[in-house]
Amino acid sequence: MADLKFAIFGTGFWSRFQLPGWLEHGGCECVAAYNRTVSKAEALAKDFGLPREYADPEELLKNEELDFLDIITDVDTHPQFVEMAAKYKLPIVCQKPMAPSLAQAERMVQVCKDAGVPLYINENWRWQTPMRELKRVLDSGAIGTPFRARIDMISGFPVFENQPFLKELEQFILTDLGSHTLDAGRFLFGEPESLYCQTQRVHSGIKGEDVATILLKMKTGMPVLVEMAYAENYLERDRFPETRVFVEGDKGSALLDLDFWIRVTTGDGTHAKRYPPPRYEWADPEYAIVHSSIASCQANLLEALHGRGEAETTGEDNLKTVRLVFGCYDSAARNEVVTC
Ligand code: 89Y
Repeated sequence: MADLKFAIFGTGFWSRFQLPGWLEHGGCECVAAYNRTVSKAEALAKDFGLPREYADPEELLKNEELDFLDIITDVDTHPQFVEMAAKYKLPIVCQKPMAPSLAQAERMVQVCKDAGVPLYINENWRWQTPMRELKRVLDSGAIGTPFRARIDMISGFPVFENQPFLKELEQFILTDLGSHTLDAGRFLFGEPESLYCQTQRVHSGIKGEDVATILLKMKTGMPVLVEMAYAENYLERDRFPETRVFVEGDKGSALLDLDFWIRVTTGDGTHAKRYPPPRYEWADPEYAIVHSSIASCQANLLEALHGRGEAETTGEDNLKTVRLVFGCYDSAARNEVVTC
């Protein structure tokens, strides 16, 4: 089968991992890159041997024969670029978070539906190696029926050093990280029925919230506590950006612990095994778990783009995560439980 030709919009921080992530699998070829500051697109093109770069996104879409477009720009520009690509009937992969508001995310999904083009979201947390294994453990019934869980991603890592634009977001941790942890919650435990959220800002000099505490009540009735913090404080065991998950079931318990350990405790005792992510030479070791899961997410999306399988993180599916993210802001603002 011929390689799928694609272009990328946005050549900032994530493009240097998303691009090699695509190329890792074969079966696709990046033929062009657009960036508002074209010198950045030129630098990426030079480093990765891309044939063409553009300062005008529409010119790229007019000139290039593409099989899909990967949008890796700031969230504010996602709606406009998705609508532009839909006009050209191009399958789209869009970076998370999908949109700056729920209404815009809903419109993006609708526009793609109306144009008959697939919209996929690069939502990678659920593709982390130990997260997939935890799901397998839960599905195996080893710990019986889960009745409560806790998901936490709490780190003192100075996130703003590598991603300074995060400082400018009026809505920070829930959009940036909550998109991931809430999606992982849906992946592991299904859909919530209601939620309650509190947010705090610990850093000075940032616009949004850097701490969030969410209590989800799942449709199964089980409570799931989701805790997030980027307070840049000191923690004894800090392994950014690893997520811990603890699940209690009626026949045992399962822990996804730091350093990729899964510990399953039943009447037979505790079975512990490490599930480290695959190592890629292009990945930044400080983000290894995230960068490897980007590649796994892309492998799933490529199968769908080749017409060989179903994608998990479609726009329609991700809309359910986006609803939770904005439901959390709503709950925090009103200090009330919100129905999902
Ligand atoms: O931007 C975020 C992401 O997607 O993964 C971790 C991160 O870099 C900081 O929260």
